[in-house]
Amino acid sequence: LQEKGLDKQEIQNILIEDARTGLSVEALKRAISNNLFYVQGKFPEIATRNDYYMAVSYAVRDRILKRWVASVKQYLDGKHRVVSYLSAEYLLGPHLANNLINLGIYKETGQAVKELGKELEWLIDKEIEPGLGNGGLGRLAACYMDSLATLEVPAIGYGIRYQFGIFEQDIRDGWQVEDTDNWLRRGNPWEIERRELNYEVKFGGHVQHYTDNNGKFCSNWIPDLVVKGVAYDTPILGYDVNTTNTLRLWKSEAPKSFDFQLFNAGGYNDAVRQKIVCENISKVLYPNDEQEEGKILRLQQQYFFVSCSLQDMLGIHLRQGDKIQDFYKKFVVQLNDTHPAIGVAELMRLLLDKYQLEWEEAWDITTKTFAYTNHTLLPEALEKWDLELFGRVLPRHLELIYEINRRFMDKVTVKFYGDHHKIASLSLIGEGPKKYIKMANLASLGSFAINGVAALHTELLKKTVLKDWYELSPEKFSNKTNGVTPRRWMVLSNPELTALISDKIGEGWIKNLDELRGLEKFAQDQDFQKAWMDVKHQQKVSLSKKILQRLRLRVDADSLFDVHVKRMHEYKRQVLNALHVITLYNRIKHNPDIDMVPRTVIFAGKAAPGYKMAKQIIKLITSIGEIVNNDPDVRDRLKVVFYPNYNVTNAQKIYPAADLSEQISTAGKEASGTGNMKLSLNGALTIGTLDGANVEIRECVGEENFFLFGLNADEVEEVRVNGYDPYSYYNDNPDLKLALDQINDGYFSHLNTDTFKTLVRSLMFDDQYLVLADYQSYIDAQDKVAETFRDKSKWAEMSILNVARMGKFSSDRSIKDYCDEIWKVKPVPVKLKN
Ligand code: B1N
Repeated sequence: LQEKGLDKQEIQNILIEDARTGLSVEALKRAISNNLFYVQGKFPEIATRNDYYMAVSYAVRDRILKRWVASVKQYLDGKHRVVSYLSAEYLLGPHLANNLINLGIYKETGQAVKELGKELEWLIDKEIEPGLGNGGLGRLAACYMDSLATLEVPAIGYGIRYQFGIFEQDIRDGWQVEDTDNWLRRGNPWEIERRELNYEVKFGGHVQHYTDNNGKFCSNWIPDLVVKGVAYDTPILGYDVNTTNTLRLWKSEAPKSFDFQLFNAGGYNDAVRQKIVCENISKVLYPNDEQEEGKILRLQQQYFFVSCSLQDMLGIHLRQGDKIQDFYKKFVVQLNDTHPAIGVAELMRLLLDKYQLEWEEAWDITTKTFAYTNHTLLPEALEKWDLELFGRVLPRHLELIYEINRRFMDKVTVKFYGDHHKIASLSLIGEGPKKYIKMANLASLGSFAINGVAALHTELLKKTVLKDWYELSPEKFSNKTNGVTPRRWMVLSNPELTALISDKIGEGWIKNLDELRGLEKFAQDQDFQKAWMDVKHQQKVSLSKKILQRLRLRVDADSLFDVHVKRMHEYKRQVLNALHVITLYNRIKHNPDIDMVPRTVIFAGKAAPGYKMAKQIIKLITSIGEIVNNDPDVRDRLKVVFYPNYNVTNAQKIYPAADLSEQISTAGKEASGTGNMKLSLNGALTIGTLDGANVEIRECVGEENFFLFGLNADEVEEVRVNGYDPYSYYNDNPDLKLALDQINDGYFSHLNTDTFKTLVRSLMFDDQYLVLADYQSYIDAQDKVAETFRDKSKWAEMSILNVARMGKFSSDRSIKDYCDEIWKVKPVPVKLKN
């Protein structure tokens, strides 16, 4: 450095900077040692695994912070347009390994840790993941945050810092039991608490109306509860770029002033109670996936985080000296389903009551700000709030929604004069024994764009739940097929396949997934096929070890790994898979020497705690497993695994080991699915229906590389219209009849005929999901799977082609489409000084 002509001070600065944020093994090693001492207050002899984890994480965080600060500076300087993603859920998964990959220092850190006498994997394996989401919707938000940063798009994710995320699932006596997810118990090195960044959020009370001195009509909301939201920021670093965006999660607290008032009035108990009420709001994630509960606390959660977020955005906007009227130019706000849809009314309230705008102007800004993504067609998932309850929690918003609706209904009544059905359907307020607020209608009316999450889903949206909205404003509608980040779902979780692919086609595919296409020409190459299947085998051996450890069950890594992992739900039809397992089992029992392709059928997934049927399905799977896995006749030909506590961490271990991906929902029910993409990207072949993104996956990989079965969405509708008769399928199909009789007669439940009574009754008499109708078609497809699997070279070729053609399903592609077609935002590259 002296030779380069730098003076002493300059050299000193560089050395300090390098010690703090250098990326070499030496710099990392020094940083980790320093953190162990100065942050954890430990020395190697007494440091625990968590001390090391913290020391490494803080070293990584320092390096991210440098990029974070540079990003924020850059965004503020240039007045760039920002994407604001509003989501009640973020299923991030473990941070450490992901950040190491995105920073490009996985190897260096591994070496540094090794030189300190420890193993990096030992630290990574034990990280507690933030499970702040239920399933696909929350995980999608996390993938999108990764892609936004990687594409260098200025973005903020807003959500709730739940103290308890999705419950931990344990299996006892074959049943699911839930345990609380205390994910913060060892501290969280990835977040920065920003106490100074806090907002007040009002609840309840009443609204006063008056006319001010200028004759303006004003409203004053007097709440009976005020809650404080405190920001917790997590940096989201892009891959191979400096861009580091912010995930800002709000924690609810009691405002200091508030409990003091009560305390002084002598109401100490009231003050304590208020404090608990306030803290309760961000206490726990609702564990329902696509099943609405209509609970007050849930509405409070939604309003809490949306209000904090909008106040925050308005503050950022105004601090830059810009006009309130230009808010929509600075921020575009994406609603992740209707959970944050109250934002439409809240922005109106802020613009009218706080910033004193006129109605027309406020509505114009609001409807240029929001865009809405719908994630489900299931009627039971559509959010409705009992009007009376809503008015008790948010009296001012109820008034605003009435006024929004009144003005809207005026227009609609003229436009669709006489069509009472259509007018009622478009109303924001539902009539019935009890009035209710329709959140999908509020979101649709308040947004300039509406999208579904797969081509089929968007088409069905336009024909069913949002039909009237489509006819009213077709220009608002578009499709944005979901995607997944190849960084976490390939580079991180499948380093062996990553190395094999990069060895052949370079590393460009990691940021440009279409480049995987380059693998096509090796699909028939014998050596490549062998290397490909060797990697798969290695992953299956690793998963087998985990299964042995966790479940004391030995599975054969040479068998076909048949993987069905997702939330437990009737529409996802885990039961159909279970019927196939029973059918295979019966074939063995009937013909003990039968030559069949050995299978390991792996299930995983959580059931909502109140969803009885889903829990019974778990019990069915574990019960079948108990019989099959312990029957000496079966030998090595069939095993059934229920892998407990499906989450991001476990998904990362399961996907790479899958041969077959089960995507067998009733056509028209799964909006998109994203597990289907991750499994195919990791080389699994899909057995699936024409549902959600399966349709597009099949188009991309080629129909000859996809095991299709079952009714399509139109046929499902047709069967329903003509009257579905499950009994006829049962009666006409001896294999199906036997399987159902066995479940019913207690064959799998120690002769207890009560265990699966409701389940069997549902399948036989009122099954919405047409399980029996698709049974034979599914069995035939499974037989074809097994035949194909016997031909190892053919299977390898199909697997390679699946991966080679998955480029479309990168979340980078999804985000690019959102940016170009909805958000109108451009990348802002971030440069690092010195
Ligand atoms: O969103 C995913 C899709 O890939 C899945 O197909 C879809 O099922 C999932 C209420 C939901 N839709 N709706 C929810 C989650 C929580 C909740 O409280 C609804 N999840 C989906 C991503 O687009």
